Amino acid sequence: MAETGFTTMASAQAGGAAPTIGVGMLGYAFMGKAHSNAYKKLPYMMYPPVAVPKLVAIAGRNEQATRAAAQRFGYAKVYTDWREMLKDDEVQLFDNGGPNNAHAEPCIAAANLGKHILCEKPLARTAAEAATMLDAVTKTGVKHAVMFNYRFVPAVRLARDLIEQGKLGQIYHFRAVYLQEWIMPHYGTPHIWRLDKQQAGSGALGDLGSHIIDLARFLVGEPRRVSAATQTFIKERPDDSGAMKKVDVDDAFVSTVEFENGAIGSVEATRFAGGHKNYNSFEVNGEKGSIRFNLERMNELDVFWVGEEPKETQGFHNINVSESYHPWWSNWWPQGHIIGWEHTFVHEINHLLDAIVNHKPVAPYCADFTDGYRNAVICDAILQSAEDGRRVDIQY
Ligand code: SOE
Repeated sequence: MAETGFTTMASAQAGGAAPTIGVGMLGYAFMGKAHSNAYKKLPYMMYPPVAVPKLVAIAGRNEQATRAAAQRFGYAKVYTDWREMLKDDEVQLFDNGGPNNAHAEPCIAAANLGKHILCEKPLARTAAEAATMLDAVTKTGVKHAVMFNYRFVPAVRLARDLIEQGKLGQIYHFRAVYLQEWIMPHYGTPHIWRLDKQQAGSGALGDLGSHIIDLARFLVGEPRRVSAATQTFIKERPDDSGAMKKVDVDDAFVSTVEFENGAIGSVEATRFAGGHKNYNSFEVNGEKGSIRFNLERMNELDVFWVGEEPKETQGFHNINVSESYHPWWSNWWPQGHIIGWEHTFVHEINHLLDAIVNHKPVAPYCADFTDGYRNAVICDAILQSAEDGRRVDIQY
């Protein structure tokens, strides 16, 4: 039969050149789906792959749902106890896609068993909890990453590269908002885990704010002081039984940020901004120009360069970040054939696999547990400031 040239997962190892990495996935909901999709797409799109993920096992409390997820995504084994999954020698990379209260214990256990770790954001519910996770991975020397996936949007990485090359000069401002609407009254959202302090740690702050706080650090540098306010607009919501339960996390927060390098700015996140679906937007202003990004137009960047145009046409112009020379784009399509939110997970996981098999550092281009810990310190300081009504210094 004529050789079809058809590659399968097996031959994606480019004649065996790429090693496989056994993945153990905790969680099968939104992030379990996003991560599993990335593991499956990676070998034939980030080609030739640095490593080929092997979907060894998936764990979840509900056996029926976990089995269904294993069937859907192609995991070989099913566990209802993550402790059992971590004992499986085939699992080399532990992927924690569970809720925030299920991050610390499994990740610490995985580190102690010598597993590399990818943990969803936020790393933990508090800085103290994040510190225990950072200690565990530091002691054991495993590779560790936090899924702050917006660092892996090509337009965001381009912004980072331009800033790192000095193209903006001195940075004056960073301002970011992360606006959603899905828990406004007209959605009728019940008392879900993201609205429960014991499970989530915080509300919009940890879920959305952690992303833009990570981008503030990634693009501008370390914050030195914050001054914040928080608000909970809907004070109680029905739980599974229908009984009204107090909401003990923030529905929204706003914070000023003073950076170590002299820049000042603001970060704000809410799920009560009607009309905004997933509006993660930032702007950086420097002496030589400005850069503006909006996740709802993920393949674009607005840039302004001082003195680079006739004064009559000075102002922002919009670029389509989809050329082969833009970050990760040589793996995808010709210019203008845009990619999406899911591809950021492929980029980040590929970066981690490369760090694992080629003994490379995860940071600074990917968030590791140090980044996750520092993020948690800043989140704690924002809550402290909102509580005390005073500015709070950032101390790692
Ligand atoms: C829900 O707010 C959510 O799914 C976050 O948890 C994700 O981190 C963000 O990327 C999209 O919105």
